[in-house]
Amino acid sequence: MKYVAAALMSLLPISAFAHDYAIDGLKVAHPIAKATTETARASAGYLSITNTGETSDRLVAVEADFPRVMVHDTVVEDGVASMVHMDSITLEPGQTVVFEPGGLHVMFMGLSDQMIEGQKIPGTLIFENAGRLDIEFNVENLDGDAHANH
Ligand SMILES: [Cu+2]
Repeated sequence: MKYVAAALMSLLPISAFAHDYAIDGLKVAHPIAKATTETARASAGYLSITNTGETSDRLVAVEADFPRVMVHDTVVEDGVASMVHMDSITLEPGQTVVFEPGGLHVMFMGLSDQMIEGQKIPGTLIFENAGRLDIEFNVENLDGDAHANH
């Protein structure tokens, strides 16, 4: 009995806290979505994708249950940040692409409900070669996010 408990205890942290996904050589770490105010109609998602394989791939779409979901990059010109729609994100072998506040992000648009910390937002990453990968974005409070002016 003692051994079983010990084995379970050692397994628990992995299943309970790891928040990573993988498909083929692509590893996706810690997808999160920004908690919103009651009236917000958009939010942003962040994650990182590492290509541990030997061939390049591309993220061609992100799906989630919102009227529109896009990948945006943030471009700063003359001190003014603006959003650019990205058709795809190239993932070269050995490369990690980081989606983070002030840079690349998944844009969730047309929200009808508030995103509250602790919620999980199901989504799907679609890769040109590796195919579809179902993930969950953990909703977190992100203070000082440069995305507020979107
Ligand atoms: Cu955006």
